[in-house]
Amino acid sequence: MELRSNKRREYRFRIESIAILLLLLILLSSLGCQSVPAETPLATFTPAPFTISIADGSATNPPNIAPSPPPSPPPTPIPTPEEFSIVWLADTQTIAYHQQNDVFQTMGEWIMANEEPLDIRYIVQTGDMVDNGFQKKQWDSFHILLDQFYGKIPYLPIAGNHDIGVKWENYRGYLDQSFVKELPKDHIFNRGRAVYAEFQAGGVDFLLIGAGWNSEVLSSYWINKTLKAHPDHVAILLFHSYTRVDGGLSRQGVFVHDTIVKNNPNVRLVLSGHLRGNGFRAEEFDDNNDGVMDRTVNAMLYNYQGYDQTNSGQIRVLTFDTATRNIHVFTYSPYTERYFRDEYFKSNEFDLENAF
Ligand SMILES: [Ca+2]
Repeated sequence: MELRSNKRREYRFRIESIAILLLLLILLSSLGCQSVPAETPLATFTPAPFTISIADGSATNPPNIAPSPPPSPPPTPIPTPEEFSIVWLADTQTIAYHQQNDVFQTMGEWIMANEEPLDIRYIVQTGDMVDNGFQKKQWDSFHILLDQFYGKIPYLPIAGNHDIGVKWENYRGYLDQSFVKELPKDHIFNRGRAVYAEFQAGGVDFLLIGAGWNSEVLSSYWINKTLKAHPDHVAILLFHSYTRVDGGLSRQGVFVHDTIVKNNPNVRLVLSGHLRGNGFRAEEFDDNNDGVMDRTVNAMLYNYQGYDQTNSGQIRVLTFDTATRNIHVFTYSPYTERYFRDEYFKSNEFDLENAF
């Protein structure tokens, strides 16, 4: 009996042990199962999906992650309307001939005093700075004017017949001058027989270009090439002779008109001197041959040379209004403190409308 009960006890112990072992196994296995999903969420936290959503702009981003706003487009530059001036010096030859240094002095002082009020961007001169280009004393006199603005306000000159010597017709008298030699080499033709300059004002690009006396034909290919290389610039031409007092064209003017002015739609203004008095012509051109005029070219002659000595020192000012595209013109002598009447417009001042 005792042996049987011992075996029964032993048997129950084994069953209990097996049960405990089974429970332990179940417990361990359940713990082991939990360790697997504990790692899987790591994969869902990779930043890749968010990066892609933001990059492609899709609407699947989590609501708390706003996509970066698209970059603002760069602001379009709006040209600022402004007024600026070009000072136009014509034949100063009689002042240099008489060596009226006080006249040149007051002209230079007036230009510098008005550099800011008139916003003077350029000084141009249409030839005959002196009466004889081989007379050093005349150039010395002219330098009383030139040296006051030279290096401060850009200056673009072309030669007149007197600058190269009426008798000698030799360009050396003009080309040897320091202000010609110092012109930028890539903006000159044949040492300075023709020249050009560019500037921008009020969002408008301008091209100043011209040729000296007896260089119109020689430089015409270069001038046309330069004008065609600047199709969006408003071109202002400088020649010693173009317009006559009666509004017709001089001999040189006919050539310049037919080979340069007519063929370049960017030409809007032609300035000239040489002949005494004032002259004006406005001419319309139909550049694309459709029967509708496309542009007006205004041409002015001004040259008060030969007026008596108490009447000299004239400066013509062209003020460009980039809002209206008008050019306001007046002529003033700071030496005599007088405004000068234009014989075509019959006024001391006038406007060229829609002139550029
Ligand atoms: Ca047309």
